[in-house]
Order: sequence, then structure tokens, then C-alpha cells
Amino acid sequence: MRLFLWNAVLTLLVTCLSGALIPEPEVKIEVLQKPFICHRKTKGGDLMLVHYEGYLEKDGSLFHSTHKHNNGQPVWFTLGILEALKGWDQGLKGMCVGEKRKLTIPPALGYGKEGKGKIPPESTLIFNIDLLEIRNGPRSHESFQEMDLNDDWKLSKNEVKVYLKKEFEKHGAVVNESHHDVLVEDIFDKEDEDKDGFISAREFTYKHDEL
Ligand SMILES: [Ca+2]
Ligand SMILES: [Ca+2]
Repeated sequence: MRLFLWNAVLTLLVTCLSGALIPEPEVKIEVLQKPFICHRKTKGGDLMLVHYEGYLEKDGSLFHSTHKHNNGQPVWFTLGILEALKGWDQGLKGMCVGEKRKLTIPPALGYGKEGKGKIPPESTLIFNIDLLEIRNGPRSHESFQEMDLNDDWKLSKNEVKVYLKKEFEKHGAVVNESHHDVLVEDIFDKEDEDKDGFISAREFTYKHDEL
């Protein structure tokens, strides 16, 4: 009988500790519009180009809109690295280009007890978010494959250089040859941990503190 009781107490303790009695805060996701064709869904590490409007739930007031503020420009956001709010990381997974979502974000996954700027403490936030474009994040598997020209699962200095040039050209920047070499050396200094002259897939995807 005593043993039985102990088991019951232990079970209760474990349940409490694992948080089963206190529900984890969750984002409420409503899909407002979904495109007919979806080639790709967002996942952690992806870059997302979004337009959004943010409202306070309690009075419906608008606190930010990329249409009205930000010169009407959409913003880039990296999914899953806590770049914005926890609620965005949770609520924007598996999204297609052209999809519109409404997120209701509890304070714990928003600006919490402190609030921020126009957002009072303990605010539930509502966001309407339109996804316009998805790109490979800098640390994604796709980016690595794109850079690894000879498919040997490691990046040589030349491969990194070719990639950088392409990226600069894409963004219309002209960078001279010697500056590329400096950049490449700098990247290898940080990323090539075992100093074998190559950035391995592991070295590439490893999350550094500064990220
Ligand atoms: Ca390679
Ligand atoms: Ca290496």
C-alpha cells in the first residue's frame, strides 16, 4: 500500500514537472487564404518575405503594418531562430507562397510581461501575415548543396568564392577580386573549425553562438 502511494506521488510529480498540468502557451493559427499550387512549404531556417499587420487583441488597435509603415515594403524574416517573436516561429511553419494567415499570439510567445513600445505588458497579439516569397536560409541544406559544386560534401575556398560572387551579383553589388579573397579567408577563419581547408557539411550547419 505504501509503495503504491509513493508511485502515485511520483507519477504526479513527474506529470507536474513535465508541465502536463499547465498547458503550454500556443499560437492560434487560422489560414485565411491558401493558394491552389504550393511548390514548397516553409521550414526552420528559411527566409520569408512577408507583409503583415499587427493588432492588439484587447482593443483591435493596429500597432504595426508593413503596408502603412516601413514605406509599404515587405520584410524578410528567418523562420525558427527567434528573429522576431516565438509566436511567429511557431505560427509560420508549413506555409506556402501566396498563403495568408491570422495568428493569435499569447503574451508568453509575444512581448510577455514587459511589452515593447506601443505594446503594453501581457498583450495578446493578432497578426495578419501574407507570405510573398521563400528563399533558402544561409545555413540551410539547400544552400550547402548549391555551394558544393563538385558534390563532395565539403566546401573549398573556391566554391565559397564562386557563391559569394553570385550572391553579390544577384544584389547588384560590384566587389573587386581582392575583397572576395579577404571575405573568403574571414569565413574560413570562423567556419573551418578543424582547419583542414574545407568547410564540411557539419561545420556549415553547426549553429554558432552569434547566430
Ligand atoms: Ca565541394
Ligand atoms: Ca573543415
